Amino acid sequence: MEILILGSDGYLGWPTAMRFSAQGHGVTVVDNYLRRRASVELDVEPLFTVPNLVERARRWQEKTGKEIRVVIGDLTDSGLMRSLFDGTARATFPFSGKQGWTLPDVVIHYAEQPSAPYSMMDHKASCFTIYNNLMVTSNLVFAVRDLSPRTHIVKLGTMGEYGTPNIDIEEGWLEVEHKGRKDKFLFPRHAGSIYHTTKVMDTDLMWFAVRMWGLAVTDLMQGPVYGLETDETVLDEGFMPFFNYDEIFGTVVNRFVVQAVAGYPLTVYGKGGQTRGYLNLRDTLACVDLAACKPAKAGELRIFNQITETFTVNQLAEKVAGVGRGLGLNVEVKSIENPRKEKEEHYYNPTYTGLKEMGLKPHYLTDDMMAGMLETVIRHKDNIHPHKIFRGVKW
Ligand code: USQ
Repeated sequence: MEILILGSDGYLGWPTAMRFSAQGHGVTVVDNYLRRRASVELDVEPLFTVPNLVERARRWQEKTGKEIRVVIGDLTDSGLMRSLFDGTARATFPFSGKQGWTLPDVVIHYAEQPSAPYSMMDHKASCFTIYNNLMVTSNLVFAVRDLSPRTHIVKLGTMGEYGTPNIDIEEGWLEVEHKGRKDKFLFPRHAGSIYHTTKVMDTDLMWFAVRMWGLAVTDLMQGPVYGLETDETVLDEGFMPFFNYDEIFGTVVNRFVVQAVAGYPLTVYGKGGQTRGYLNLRDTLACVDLAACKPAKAGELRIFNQITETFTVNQLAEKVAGVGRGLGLNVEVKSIENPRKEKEEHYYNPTYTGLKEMGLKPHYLTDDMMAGMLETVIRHKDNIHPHKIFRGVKW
């Protein structure tokens, strides 16, 4: 297949690009270094030094003989988005000068400001998140409609679109019987941040494009991802993911692992009963791969809940602390005032059978998995800057 990956410099994009390239697919990646620039501006750089995309693509070609094309640019610019579907986009890598390529069979859309705390920092950051995320999605659906309607869109959504309702969460859709009549609707959404709200609006935009224009879309409602390694990241230090452990871009498991190694008390927000669905980085790639290889039909918005198991924050902290102490680390757990407005004790029962039925074989958060993560971070302990861990962004 010919695969276009929008947003490929971040935590998920580059590992996804390597996986598809390793399998022999044609891969083009696009990014404007949004997260990289924001990480520098906010002094929250990742744990590993991450070479830029062109350098990573160059090293990938050296190691594997395979080519990943790199386009650098801002996808809120509809001209750039359209050029990816009419074959006129200019790649920065490879340097051959040969431009133009086959239309994508699949486009994977990660090109968003991905952080809830970032979106709640201040008015400017909220507006930026709304503008960036919605413009990229809007540019994408129009470009596909006009230039390549057979391209399957795989969009990264979030479990946070559903919030924490007091009923079971279905995979995307809910059958409703009302006054003796029945219909199927998108599952009700209760976003808990401006970032999550943009993801709800993304889903609405794509559902509109599916209903009006018959596009084929898969929306993957993903929970917080953890992990440092995939089969490809281990080939070169420069292939490690963009791994943040700070309050803005780091997600909870990754943060706790780094905190344990740094001797920083694990930052449990409030009562710690907040329950979410989690998955390993390797499983994110497997899910995206399954969605790409078994596409949605034209005129279908297919939704999967992309998680493999659920935990409360307290359970995660206990797991990290237990395994960390077993490795000789001095791990403390400390509940701090919750900077977010969220339920700290609640019902949570999401369905997540669709991807397993498609063939997903989950990597669970076992003690061995946790020990492996801790050991990798211990090897990079000198890169941890404890002052980056907590910033106090309040909802
Ligand atoms: N939490 C703590 N301590 C911390 C960090 C987080 O107790 O130091 C808690 C949060 O309050 C929350 C839970 O852990 O209850 C998850 O927080 P998170 O920062 O790992 O995840 P979140 O901000 O919800 O967002 C992340 C990704 C986002 C993705 C989302 C999936 O950044 O891109 O969409 O996970 S979900 O959480 O299911 O909405």
